[in-house]
Amino acid sequence: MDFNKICVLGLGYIGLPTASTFASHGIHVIGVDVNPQVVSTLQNGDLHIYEPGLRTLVQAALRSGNLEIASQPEPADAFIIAVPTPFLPDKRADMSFVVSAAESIVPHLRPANLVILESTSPPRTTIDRIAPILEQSGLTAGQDFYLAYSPERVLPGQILRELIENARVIGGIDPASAEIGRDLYQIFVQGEILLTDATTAEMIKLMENTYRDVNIAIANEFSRLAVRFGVDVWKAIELANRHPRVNILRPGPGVGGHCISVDPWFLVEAAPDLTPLIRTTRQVNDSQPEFVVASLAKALGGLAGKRIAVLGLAYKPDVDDLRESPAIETAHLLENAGASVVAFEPNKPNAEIPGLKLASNLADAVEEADALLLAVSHTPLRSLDPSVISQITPARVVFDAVNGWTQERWQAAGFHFFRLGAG
Ligand code: SAJ
Repeated sequence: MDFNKICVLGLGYIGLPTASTFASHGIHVIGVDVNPQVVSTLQNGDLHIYEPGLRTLVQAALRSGNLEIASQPEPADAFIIAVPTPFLPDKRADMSFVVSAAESIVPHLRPANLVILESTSPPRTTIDRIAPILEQSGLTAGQDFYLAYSPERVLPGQILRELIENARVIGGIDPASAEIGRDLYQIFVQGEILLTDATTAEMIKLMENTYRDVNIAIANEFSRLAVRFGVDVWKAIELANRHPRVNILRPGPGVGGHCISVDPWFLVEAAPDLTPLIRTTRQVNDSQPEFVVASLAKALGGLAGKRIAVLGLAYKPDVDDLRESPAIETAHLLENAGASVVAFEPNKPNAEIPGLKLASNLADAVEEADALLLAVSHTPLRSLDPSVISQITPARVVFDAVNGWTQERWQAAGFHFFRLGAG
């Protein structure tokens, strides 16, 4: 099937790269977002999110005229839903964005259209929730229009490359829908395109992120055990990973972001009786900021009245995304324990976070600190020169929660050095 015009609903970390990549391959793309600020920012050629390479790609797509930004969908050959699925306070999936995106397509749906859901969703969402909404158009899914689920699997920080190079799973509500989905994605996907059914594709996405969550949880639990037994977890992991079938991931302040800290809950919600391991995994990773804070309290001989510069607030290195960030949770817990925190996020120096004092540059963050906490291994933070930092801060204690700094260098510059999980 040929696609001349497609409509991408949701212009966030997935929708915007997807829309601009299609546009850069000559397709006429209507990029839709319900947030008027996002629409006007993009219409002015500016970007509301940071992802390496994205600004150049979006601006070129806009200039070419192939990418148009709108607040409403319009008739098209294909519709891609790429809106967020956050979780509610009780950890159930909040499907309201997906539902309203599907509803907004209904008036524009025509026979032989293709609709793809990319948003991470609980198993059976495409069949049980999306198909009935789209059928309010009077058309029947699988008979009059094609419908598929195709999970995005790109790594923030590497989105533009992974969008093209990763294998792509396409799960149709019937085989024809999966095949038409392949026609669409093969416009730019160079990785393998793997066809399956919609519910399997939904499950695959949740399994991938849950698998990673479990593996990070075991690394975090090892960091706690290492402290108990006077072992350096980083050295132990390095040696354990020399085993041909062992690959332990990195401990840290916890698991954040909009994917891995959220998606496993969709499986717990869908089958609470079958998911004790997944639930415990979430609890282990969610409680890791408490372990960071307890470790820092031990290093400093208590936290009350201590002035702590928290360096890095994003959910992981070299991104600007602050969602579900364990670094932010750690900073809040430090404040709750009586410390006085000044935080700095180099990728979002002007961010505002309720309840936290933020500095817009490194010097301001450290100028009155007793201790520095490396909470995210951002490249510019990792490469700080301790002898330069020692000139701009009265702090003489550093705590590295991410194994980003070299102990000997900080010690040589006069700092007491502590590392998470290091005995
Ligand atoms: N983390 C650790 N230790 C590690 C690896 C990661 O503590 O060894 C932490 C990170 O600091 C971060 C969190 O885990 O807080 C998640 O980071 P990540 O890099 O593992 O993953 P995400 O959330 O950025 O992207 C994931 C990816 N999924 C998998 O690798 C299975 C990506 O491919 C998905 O597309 C993305 O979720 C998504 O959108 O679902």
